[in-house]
Parts: sequence; structure tokens; C-alpha cells
Amino acid sequence: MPGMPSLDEAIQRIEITTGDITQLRVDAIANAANESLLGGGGVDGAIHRAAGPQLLEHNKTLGGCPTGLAKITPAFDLEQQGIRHIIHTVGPVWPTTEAGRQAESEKLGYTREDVLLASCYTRSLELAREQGCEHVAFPAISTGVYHFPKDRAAKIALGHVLGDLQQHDLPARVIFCCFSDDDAAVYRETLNTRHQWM
Ligand code: AR6
Repeated sequence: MPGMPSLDEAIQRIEITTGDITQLRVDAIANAANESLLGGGGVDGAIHRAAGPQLLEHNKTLGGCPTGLAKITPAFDLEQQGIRHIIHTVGPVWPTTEAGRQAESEKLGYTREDVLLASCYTRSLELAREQGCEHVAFPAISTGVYHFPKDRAAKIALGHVLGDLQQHDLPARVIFCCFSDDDAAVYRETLNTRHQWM
């Protein structure tokens, strides 16, 4: 289709990096929040610390956010380093039940959690686009406290972000900000083996 970026072009717009997402210089960072939007541990705690207490005060007025959706806020203290927005999205908790284990081991089609995680990425990109964001960074949503299997989450993140980038010019660049080199290696391997799963 004319004007439709190819998959290869979309891949050029992706960056996989290791580090603390609060240290990046991007228009928007995504936060792996919980439904209260009132902070927590992991990347959520780091973002609230870096953005300062005004973020919590602001989020108290938002009425929370359902799993799979996202809400955008100012970046408060993080604006000093050029971050304009924080996109709070609530990833699914991976089920520690028999059904969850079976879904992972048998690589069954899509589970409810897969769909919710995909929605976190696509809804966050929609909000970023509405604000004209050029550069957006994501942590590996749900793969910490929420125990989503890392390789499964990487396929969902990469697959859905690449699909979105093929349909839109914005954001121009998406950064997957991993917290360890091992996590970044999972993303790189997932991207390199895309022909097996895309
Ligand atoms: N920068 C980038 N990535 C980070 C950072 C950071 N500063 N800190 C941690 N990570 P998690 P979840 C990585 O647990 O699984 C919170 O309490 C981390 O290594 O932060 O979606 C919320 O309030 C992992 O790869 O988020 C919720 O209650 C990834 O970020 C709950 O945790 C996500 O891990 C959400 O759990």
C-alpha cells in the first residue's frame, strides 16, 4: 500500500537499550503501573521518585485505570530533562494457576493476559500519538512483579509495536528500555527470530 511503512522500515524505528527509564531523554515514558495509579515498587516506584510528589497528587484525581488501558499525565520533575509525559499503563498479572502454566508451556494461541498486554502497548502509543510524541520509551511491562514470561511478553511488545509503527508515522522512534542486559538480549533474540513467530 503506498505510504504504508514496511516491516523493515518499522524495525529501523525501534531501539533496544539497557538502563533506567527515568534517565532517558524522550518525549514520553510508559510506566508499568497498577490499577490504583498511586505508585508501587519496580519501575513505577522509580518513576514516582523521579517525577516527584506532584505526580501522586495528580494521579489521586484520575480514579485509577483498568488493566490493559492507559492514562497520560505530565512528567512533573522529569520535565527538567525533557520528558513531557508519563503514560501509565496497567499490565496483566500472569496467572500462577494451572491454566497459566499450561498456556505458557503449550504455547497455546492467545490468552486473555496476552490480549491485555498487547492493549497496554497499543493504547499507550495512541495516547503518545495524540500528544505528538516523537520518541517514546517502554519498560518491559508485566515482566517484574506481575510475572509475565519474558520471552512471551517480548513477542507481544515487539509484534504489536511494529504493527502499530507500520500504520502510523508517530511515534518516530520507540525505545524498549530493559533493566538488565539479559532482558535486552531477550528482546534482541525475539526480534532476530521474528520470522518464526510473526
Ligand atoms: N527502568 C526500566 N525498567 C525498570 C526499572 C527502571 N527504573 N525498574 C524496574 N524495571 P515491574 P510489573 C523493570 O515489577 O511486572 C509495581 O509495584 C523490571 O526489571 O516494575 O508490570 C506496580 O505498582 C521489569 O523488567 O512491573 C505494580 O503493582 C519491568 O521493569 C506492579 O509493580 C517491569 O517490572 C507492576 O508489575
